[in-house]
Amino acid sequence: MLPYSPFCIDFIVQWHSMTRKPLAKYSNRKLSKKQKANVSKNLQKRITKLRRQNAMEATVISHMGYNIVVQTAMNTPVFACDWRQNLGAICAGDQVLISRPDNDENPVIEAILPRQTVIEKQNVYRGAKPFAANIEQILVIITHQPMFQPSLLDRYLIMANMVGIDSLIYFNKTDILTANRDIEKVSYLYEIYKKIPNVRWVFGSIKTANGLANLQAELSHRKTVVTGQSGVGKSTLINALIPDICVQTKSISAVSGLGRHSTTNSTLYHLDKTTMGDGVLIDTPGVRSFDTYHLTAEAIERGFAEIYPFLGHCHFSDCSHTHEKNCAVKIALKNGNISQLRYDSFLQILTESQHHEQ
Ligand SMILES: Nc1nc2c(ncn2[C@@H]2O[C@H](COP(=O)(O)OP(=O)(O)O)[C@@H](O)[C@H]2O)c(=O)[nH]1
Ligand SMILES: [Mg+2]
Ligand SMILES: [Zn+2]
Repeated sequence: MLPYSPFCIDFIVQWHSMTRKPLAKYSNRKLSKKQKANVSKNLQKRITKLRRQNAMEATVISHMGYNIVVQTAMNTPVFACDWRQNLGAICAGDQVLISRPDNDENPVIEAILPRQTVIEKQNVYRGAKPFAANIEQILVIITHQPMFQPSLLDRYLIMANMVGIDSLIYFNKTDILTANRDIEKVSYLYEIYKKIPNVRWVFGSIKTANGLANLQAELSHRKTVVTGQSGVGKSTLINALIPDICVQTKSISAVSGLGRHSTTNSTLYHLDKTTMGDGVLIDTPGVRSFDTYHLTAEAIERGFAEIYPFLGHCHFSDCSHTHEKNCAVKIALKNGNISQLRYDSFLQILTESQHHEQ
């Protein structure tokens, strides 16, 4: 059953998860523990020195070509900065320290403050590239037109788990969810996904504004990164949540020197203050899906939050959960504690990453 009746769309209920436990962070960079300690010690020293020199703290709004657009506080003008070349990639949501040169050149980003969380996009040639930092949750927009693909959703959930953030799924276009076939399919998938820990759902329609208040409540005072397949209603949603989006976009373009706002860079926007306080949204136009082939088996296993507790309880310690006797995962599948859909997806994603390793 869907948590609302398609024939009475004002009645929209949300499903809430248990609060999540913090997870260990994974890193793609292969530094030894000692190296990591040195990096952060050196960074700490640098930060202390910069603060002593009255470096200003700012939030990165967008990294656009030869400029990084930043803002020092909400409701203050955005401005462009240069940056030191040795800092590594800088992305929307980063907190940085900037210095003001004596001449009239751009201010300079001198340091990136340690990130609470970071989402990276894997690139076959260039390795991992960050595109959103210090976010607290991921908003995945899905709908039935185009019908969402569970395997894509599973990859988002793995990523969220790895980064250590909550997942918020917004099912859009309930106003046109009327065909029985669609209702059955969505109900079937919802029944499976609502049982997964740390995943919250909101159903609604941006067109009719049903469910919008529920969504606003979930986004209020939080830092959210938004994503979803093309055609699900991202642009429509962002316009509804951020009434002054044009003003924000124009001022970013004006200072970036690019003239026109680039559509592929992730950008941080302030949500409507009256309904969502100091909540921010990072839009990620260049990122539509997440690859998982490069991840460790451990990261994938943790990403299947309802399967993970059964792992380690199989008869064989190297159980592949396919044909072995006394496999805890297969028993859970048989008892209905794990769904066939998620079980298949689990094995599929694990196999892909194993093939990649070889
Ligand atoms: N019926 C209906 N259509 C919607 C809704 N939200 C968005 N759309 C339509 O879906 C299409 C894709 O929307 P858009 O915002 O461009 O999607 P994006 O590709 O994710 O940015 C457009 O034709 C929108 O008018 C909704 O709640 N109900
Ligand atoms: Mg769009
Ligand atoms: Zn097993």
